[in-house]
Amino acid sequence: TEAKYLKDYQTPDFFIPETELFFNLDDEHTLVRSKLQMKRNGEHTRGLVLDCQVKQVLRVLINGNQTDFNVEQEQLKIDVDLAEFELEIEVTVDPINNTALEGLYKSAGVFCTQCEAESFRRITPYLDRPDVLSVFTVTIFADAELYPHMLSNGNLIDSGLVTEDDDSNKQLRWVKWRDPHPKPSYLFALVAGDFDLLTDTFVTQSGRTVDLELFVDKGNLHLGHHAMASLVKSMAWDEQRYGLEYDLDKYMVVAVDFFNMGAMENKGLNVFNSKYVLADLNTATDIDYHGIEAVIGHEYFHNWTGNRVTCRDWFQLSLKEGLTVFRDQQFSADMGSEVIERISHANVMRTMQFAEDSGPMAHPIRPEKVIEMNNFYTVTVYDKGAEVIRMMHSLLGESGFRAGMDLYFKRHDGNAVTCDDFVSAMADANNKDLTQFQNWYSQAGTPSVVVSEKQTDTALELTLSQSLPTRPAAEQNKPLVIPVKYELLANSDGRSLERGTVIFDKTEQMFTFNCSEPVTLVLFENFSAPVKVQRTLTQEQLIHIVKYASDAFCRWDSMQSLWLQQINGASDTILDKSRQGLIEVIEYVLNNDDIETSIKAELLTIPSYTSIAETFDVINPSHILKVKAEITQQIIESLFETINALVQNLTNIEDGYIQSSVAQRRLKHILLTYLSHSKNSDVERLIRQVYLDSTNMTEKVSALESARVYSVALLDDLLKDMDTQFTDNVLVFDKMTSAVARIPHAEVYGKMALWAEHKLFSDKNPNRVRSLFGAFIMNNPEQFHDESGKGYQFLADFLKKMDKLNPQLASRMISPLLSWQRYEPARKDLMKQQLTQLSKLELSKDLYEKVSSALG
Ligand code: B3K
Ligand code: ZN
Repeated sequence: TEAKYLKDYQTPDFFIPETELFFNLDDEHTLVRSKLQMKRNGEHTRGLVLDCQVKQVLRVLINGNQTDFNVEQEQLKIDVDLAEFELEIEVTVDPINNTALEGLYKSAGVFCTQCEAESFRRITPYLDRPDVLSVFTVTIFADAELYPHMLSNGNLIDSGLVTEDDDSNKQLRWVKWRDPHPKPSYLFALVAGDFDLLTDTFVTQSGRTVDLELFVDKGNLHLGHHAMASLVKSMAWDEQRYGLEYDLDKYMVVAVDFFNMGAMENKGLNVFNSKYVLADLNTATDIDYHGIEAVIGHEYFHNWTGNRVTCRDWFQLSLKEGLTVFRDQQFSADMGSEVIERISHANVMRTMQFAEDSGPMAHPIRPEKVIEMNNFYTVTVYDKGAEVIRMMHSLLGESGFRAGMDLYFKRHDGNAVTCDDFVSAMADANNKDLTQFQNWYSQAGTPSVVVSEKQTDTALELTLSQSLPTRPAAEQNKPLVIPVKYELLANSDGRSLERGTVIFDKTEQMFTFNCSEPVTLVLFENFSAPVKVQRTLTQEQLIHIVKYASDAFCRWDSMQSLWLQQINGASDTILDKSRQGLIEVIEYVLNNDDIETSIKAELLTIPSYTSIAETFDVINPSHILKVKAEITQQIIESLFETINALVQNLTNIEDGYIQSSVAQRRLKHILLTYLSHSKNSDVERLIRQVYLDSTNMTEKVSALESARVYSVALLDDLLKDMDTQFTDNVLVFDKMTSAVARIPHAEVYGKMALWAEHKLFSDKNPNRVRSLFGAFIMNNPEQFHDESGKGYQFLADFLKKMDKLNPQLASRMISPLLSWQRYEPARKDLMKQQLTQLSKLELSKDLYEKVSSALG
């Protein structure tokens, strides 16, 4: 378990211009033969060392002659001094017992692959690194009846039938694929199975027709239309916004049930978690519809940002991920609402990313040290990475950013490059010096910005100072370039006096705004930088912003701050009156018909436990949950009638994934959440009615959520009905189990155990596991953080088992324990005990890296 360092990067010893692969698919003994055209890189005399994690290496040939080889420590070593040669390797792999779902695996009757980051080496020995690009030709042999569809990247160039030469006389079919675009091994894919096929076409801007093919489980064809429509939209959007056209004649998407992540952008052959493909009104929520569009877009956009221009090494992961997340965020904003997207991404940053950035696994968006690469597909690399790209966009403007993108492709198309190359393209295209900006790539931690302001008769003087959490003594923090979008609002009537952006790039800096009347300053419009803002605003100022700010993001943000003010200051005694202030502004929002429905829903959203916890230096879950419940109770006591009446108005919302209906269902859900905290028995009737009357999954899930808060008996009732109505639908099953897992009482343990016995549950399926246990760990603070420590024990026991089956999945689920040092002493101790227990076990590299860094 040794770490690798960015500073140790070296170019590869060999290149592989051509790769030919032959697969004989078999459950336990798939035979993989490779034929590689090898070319020495430079004048050196070193032998060949390939990454190798296959079950068994059968033989190795150089230019047709069998040769000696040596396999140790996951490396295949071959003595060879030729400058160019043909290398053939025969190995076997065991797809059916591959529960890690990395490399080639078989699940639910389907063979498929997942190679990113470093799992191609589980299929065949190779120079498994992203800076070795090769043209792949792939031949697959398999039982013709069981696997009518056999797919790989690129174009189908040949196929045929053969009869097995054993006694079985079985008919084998073979197909041959060739991908003309040189690509690194992580973008290789193979799929074989029996599917229904949904097809469409897309005509590109230059007039080429691309065949679009979506492969889903038999019987699921009707669930593929939204994904297909999203693909067409993505292709059109990338042409319009970036002038980027698709480059093969065929684009295939396969939906599989067993998948560790959301999806994978393999060249021309995306493999998707079925959760991000399958949808219809009866079984998918608005959130599912949104997620499908976003992930289909994300993987499609990778074709240019990731595939055509790829990463030199895995430390550069944010080069493709930060940029592609930024692009998918732009796409979602263009398809729906910019501000709603912004609120949801700010939430991801402030909860998950800020937590990661303050914990033991904190890393810059371009990490410098890695033990297990899969541990770095993080909210930092992805989402903070996207925020960094967004800041560049703010600094350069839309056309400057586009010029930078154009230059980036012009310079680097077909190459494996670094984050520095990207920033240089942006800088050069705009004649701008981005040297200081690059500190965002090398410094971990969430910057904290302290705001102080002073108003004179003629001006507002704003002083900002920035700091990063302490880093190892040797590394000095350098100031970051922070774009601050702002607005000045007149105090008298809320009029907008000035809007703009200031660039804050010193440790401390003063900005002066001329104004001759008292003003309220709105800062960080549209979440213009991923920072923590330390600023004291009065309740009055916050309410002023809620009412008058031009930027809806800041209006939402101020509503959240009004809540936080109550919770953070809860030990004060003067608060009763100010709590009335919060209730009044909620009432103002409820009754204000000028506020757009989707925004209204956001303004009324109760801050999540996690987002509240993240604002405390020392987290005491009981305290947070208690105060939050108390406030919610007071709100519902004061405003029950108003809220109830508004819910009654939101009946007969038109079904369908249309923005106006989505907004109405969202608002209804938020209002129901408030009501569910009341003990009023009308609420039970209302929840049942919403459940029964709804003809879409969004409202059904909303009813489940409210039932969960209102009473477990009611939840049980609704679940029973759902279980019979949606038998055998695993994606609906996941929604049910994740409601169960968040029951805020101790009976949750018994219930989880029961649902884990359900015939649809399997601990080998990541979606099933995440929906049940993941929801408990991440979203049941009442029980997970119970002061007995039972929740922590539960997680540790779970990880112990899961690490043996699927290390990547286990590793992702340990996150809440990693922040143990942030908690009050008793919980801190309980969490540490569990980490210590885990550290004594033989762990996967994935978990080992996290546990050992947590215990530091
Ligand atoms: N690039 C893949 C993620 C691969 C995960 C490897 N453990 C999906 C994506 O970001 O598009
Ligand atoms: Zn991605």
